[in-house]
Amino acid sequence: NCHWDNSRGSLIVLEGLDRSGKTSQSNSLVSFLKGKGVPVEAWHFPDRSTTVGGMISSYLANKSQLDDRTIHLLFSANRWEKSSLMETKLKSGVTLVVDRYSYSGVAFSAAKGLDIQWCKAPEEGLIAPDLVLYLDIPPEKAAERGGYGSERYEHLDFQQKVASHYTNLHDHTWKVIDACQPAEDIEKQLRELALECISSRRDGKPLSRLWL
Ligand code: FDM
Repeated sequence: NCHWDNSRGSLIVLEGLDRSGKTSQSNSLVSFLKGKGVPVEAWHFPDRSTTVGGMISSYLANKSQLDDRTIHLLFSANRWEKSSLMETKLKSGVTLVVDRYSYSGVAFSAAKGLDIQWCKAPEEGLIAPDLVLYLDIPPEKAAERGGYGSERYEHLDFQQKVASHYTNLHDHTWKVIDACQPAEDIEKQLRELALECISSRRDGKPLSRLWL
């Protein structure tokens, strides 16, 4: 596995609505990459383990109330507080598979009616992903899968608004994967895209920043 040496790690983000299969797909992808000898870690935002993450968690559980702009900035701060560690890992060659990132930040807050440019501003300067894997599922289908929990955003009408904001965020790093396919087919596509991304890091491409 020496062919992974000397190149930086890739920042691979999974995005999608609740119940799109994101979390199980990212876990499966990480196990697969580990099996290939790729240095890789599974990350998730919000990272509920920090002080800021605790405030976010309590808000999501409806145990505290915060206005829309305040919670937006906390989600962003939660990425910023992790960004130097993220940079260190990537530069040392570790690939990060991240379940949700700035796109969730913008899509969920914009779905509440906040201005999109205002939502993007605090994300500016965070490390840009090399690859965004968007698990595309119609909100109605996701709702049919059941298992929406009791957290604040887990309602069909809200998820419909989130879905429409996600579509405005697509850029050249996005790959849209049909999340209604059988799980094994999705797995296979994600593996191919991730391996392709990781091996092209040997080109020495430096880290770039959002939203350039
Ligand atoms: N969420 C997640 C946001 O509103 N903004 C963000 O920046 C992030 C990362 O938090 F409903 C929302 C999306 C979801 C909720 O996410 C919790 P998880 O993946 O279920 O922990």
